[in-house]
Amino acid sequence: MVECRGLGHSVRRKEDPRFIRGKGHYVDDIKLPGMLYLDIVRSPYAHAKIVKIDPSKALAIPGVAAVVTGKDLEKYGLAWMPTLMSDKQMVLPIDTVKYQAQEVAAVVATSRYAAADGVAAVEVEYDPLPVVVDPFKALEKGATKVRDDKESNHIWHWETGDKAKTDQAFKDAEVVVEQKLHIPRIHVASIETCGCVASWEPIEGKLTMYMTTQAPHAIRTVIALVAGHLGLSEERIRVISPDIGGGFGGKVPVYPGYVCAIAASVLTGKPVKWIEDRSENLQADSFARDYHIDAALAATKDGRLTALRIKTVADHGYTDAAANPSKYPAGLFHVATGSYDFKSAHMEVDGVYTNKPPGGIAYRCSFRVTEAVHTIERMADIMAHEIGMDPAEFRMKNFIAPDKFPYTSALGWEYDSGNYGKALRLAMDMVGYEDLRKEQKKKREKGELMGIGISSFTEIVGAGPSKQFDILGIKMFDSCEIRVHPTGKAIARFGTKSQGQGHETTYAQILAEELGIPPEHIQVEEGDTDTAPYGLGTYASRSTPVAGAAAALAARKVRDKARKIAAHLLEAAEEDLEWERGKFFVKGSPDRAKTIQEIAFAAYTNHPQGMEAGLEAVSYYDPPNLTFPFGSYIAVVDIDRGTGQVHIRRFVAVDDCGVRINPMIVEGQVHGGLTMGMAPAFLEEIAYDENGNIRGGNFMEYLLPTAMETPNWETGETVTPSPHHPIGAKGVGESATVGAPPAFVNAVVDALSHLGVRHMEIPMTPARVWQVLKEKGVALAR
Ligand code: MCN
Ligand code: CUM
Repeated sequence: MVECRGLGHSVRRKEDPRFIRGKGHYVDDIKLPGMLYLDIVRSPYAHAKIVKIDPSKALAIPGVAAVVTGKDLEKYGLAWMPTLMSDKQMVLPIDTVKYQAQEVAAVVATSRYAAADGVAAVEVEYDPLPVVVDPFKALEKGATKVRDDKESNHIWHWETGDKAKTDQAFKDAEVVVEQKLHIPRIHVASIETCGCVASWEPIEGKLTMYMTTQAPHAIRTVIALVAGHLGLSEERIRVISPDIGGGFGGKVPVYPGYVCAIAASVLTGKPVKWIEDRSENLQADSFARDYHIDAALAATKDGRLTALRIKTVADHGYTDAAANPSKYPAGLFHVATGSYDFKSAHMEVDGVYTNKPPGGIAYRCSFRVTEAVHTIERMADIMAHEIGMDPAEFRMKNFIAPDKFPYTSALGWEYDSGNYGKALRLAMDMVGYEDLRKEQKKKREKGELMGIGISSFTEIVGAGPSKQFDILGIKMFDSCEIRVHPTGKAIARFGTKSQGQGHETTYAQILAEELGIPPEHIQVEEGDTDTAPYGLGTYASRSTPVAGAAAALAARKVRDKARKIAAHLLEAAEEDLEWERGKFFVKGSPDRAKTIQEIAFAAYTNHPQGMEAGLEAVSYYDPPNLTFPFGSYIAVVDIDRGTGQVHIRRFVAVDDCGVRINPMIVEGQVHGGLTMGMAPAFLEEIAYDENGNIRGGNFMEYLLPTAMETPNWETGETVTPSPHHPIGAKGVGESATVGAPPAFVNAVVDALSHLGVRHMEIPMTPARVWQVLKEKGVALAR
C-alpha cells in the first residue's frame, strides 16, 4: 500500500488496466512547437520599494525575448488580480514588494537555461522598508502598514456562537482550563511543483492553458473575469489539467506565474511554459495554518464539558488569498467543538496582514479543520489531566451520543451521523490501551518516558450546500456527465480533478455498482474544461461527497431511461420490471430480461417511438448537507532522555468515512494522510526572522517526512453511513492529516505529564523536547 507525496494515482496496481492505459503526462512533459520559457525574478527583501528595474543586461543574453514588469502589465490592467477571498493580489509589483521571494519581473526566453540566465541578469534596485512579521505587532497602534490600500493591518473580524451564554457558562464553571497554541505555517511540497503551459492561438483566438490546477473550471472563470477585457472570453479559454503530481491544496490558488505566462503567450503569439523550481514552490506559494489560538474549556468537576471559547489571530501574509468558501473567512474552523456535546461555545477570529506570502488553506485540510481539531483535541487532554481523569474515559463521557444524530453543534453545524464511542473503543482494543497504561506506570517508576495520545476527531467535508457555500459567488456544487455507448461501454466526465486520489478507479466503481457495466468498460475523465461538465474541483475532500453523489444520481437517471427502453423491448409495463445489477427482468419471470448492454444498443437502434435516442445523463449535485467523517487515533511514543528524540512505537488509526467505495484506496489515503499529519507534529515549519527572511526555504531546513521517520500505520474501520449521501459515503482524503497531529502531541505530553508538562508546541523537534527534559531535570547527562 503506497501513497507517495503525489505521483499520479494514489493506488495503481499492476493488474489494473488503468495503470497501463494511464496517460502518464505531466505539464512539464508538454512540448509545443516554438514554445518559450518563462522564469521569474524574485525579491530578496520582505518589504521594499522598487527603485529601478534594468533589463538591459538580460535582454543582451542570446535567447532572451522579453522582460515583463508590473508597469508593463499595468497598461493592460493586469498588474493586480482578485484573490479567491475577494482581496487583491499583485501579479507583478508596480512599485513595492511585500514578501521575500515575491515575483518582481518575468523573463521570457527560447530555452529554460536562457530564461534562468536572464533572471540572474535583471538588475533591480530596492529601497528596503520596515517589515511586519509578527501578527500581534501588526495589530498594534502605529504599526507599519503592510498594504497601502488598506486602513490598517487588520483584515477582518469574524465571530460565531453565543457569547453571552458562553461567558455565563465560564462564570458558573467548576473547572476552567486555558491554553495558547500556535499552529505554525507549513507548506505541502508536492512532488510536482506548480506550473503551466499557456498557449494562445492567434488565428482561432483561443487560449489553451495546460496547468497543474485542482480546480480547472474555476480557473477558467477567473481568467475570463481577469482578462475578459483583453478578448479572453470564457468560451475561448480551455483549461486542461493533465496528470498532477500531488495537489494537497497548494494547487487551488491562482499564482502570478500563470498570469505572466498567459500575458507572455498573448503578447508573443507563442506557447509559454512556466514551471516553478523547488525553492520557489516552498518560498512563495500559498501556505497553510499560521493560527495563533487562545482556547478555554469549561467543565464540571466530574468531567462534563460545558463550554468552549476560542480567540484566534490568523496570519494571512500580505493578502487574504485563502480558498475558503466566501461566507467563512476562517474556513470551517468553527467545527472546533469537535466530537463533544457542548451546550455553548463562542469563537472569534481576526485576520491580519504581515509581510509574508499569501494564503492559505493548503496542506490537506478542509478549510481550517486541522486547526480546529488540534485545538479541541489538545484542550480535551488538558482538561482530562486537570481533573485527573483518563483521557479516553473523559472523551467517552463527553462524546455526542449516537442517538443524537443529526446533531446541531453549539457553533451551528448539523452533523449528519456518528458513533464516536465505537471508533474509540475499537482503537483502544487494537492498541491494547489498558495494558499500555499499566506498562506506562511501571516504566515511570523506572524513570522511562512513555506516552499514549488519543485524538478523536470529527472532520467536515463535502462543500457544499449552495445556500451556504460559494467561491467568488460560484456555488460549490459538482457534476458528473455519463454517456453509454451503443456497445454498452461508457464514458463519464466530472467537474473534479484527481491529483493522485484514484478517481479513475473509484468513480468507475460507483457507476459500475449503479449500472452494472463492468468498471473496466467505463472511461473516467476529468480536468478538461472543453469536455467536462462545470464543477468546482477537488479539494476539501469534496469529490466523493459531491461529485461521487453526482455519479450515482447521473447513473440513476440513465437507469430510469433504461427501464423505459427495457419495457419496450420486453413488451412489459415499466412497473412490472425489476432491476438487478446489470439487467431489468419481468417480475416473477427472471428469464425475460434485458441486460444494460442490450438496452444500450437498443437506445441507438430500436428505441421506442417518441423517445429521444441515446443513453446519457448529467447531474449537477447540490448536497443537502456536508458529511462528517470521524475517527479515533492512538499514538504510543517513547522519548529518548539522552537526545529528546520521540520514537513512535505504535500508531492505530480507526477511520469512519461512511460506506467505503474502495477500501484499498481509502487505506492509501489514510497512510499518506497520517504521514502528512506526523510531519507538522515533528518536522515541518516555515519560520521567518525579524526581517522577514524565510527560514526553511529548502529541504535542508524544511524537513519532509521520509520512510525513515514514518512508522508502521495500523488501520481499522467502523462504518457509519451518511444518511443524506446517495451511497452513504463521506470524504476521507484529509481525515488522517487533520486527525493525527494532536494524537502525537497528546502522546508526548502524556509521557511528560507527571513532570508537570501540560502542553507542547509543534513541531516537537528533538531540540524542543530536549529543552523540556532539561528544564524538568530528566535529561540524561551527556
Ligand atoms: N473514497 C472511497 N470511499 C469513501 C471516501 C473516499 O473509496 N467513503 C475514495 C474516493 O473515491 C477517492 C479517494 O478515496 O478516490 C479520496 O476521496 P475524497 O475523500 O472524496 O477526497 P478527494 O478525492 O476530494 O481528494 C481531495 C483530498 C484533499 S483535499 C487533499 S488536500 C489530498 C487528498 O485528497 N490531496 C492528495 N489526498 C491526496 N492524495 C494524493 N495521492 N495526492 C494528493 O494531492
Ligand atoms: Cu486544503 S488541502 Mo485539500 O483541501 O486540497
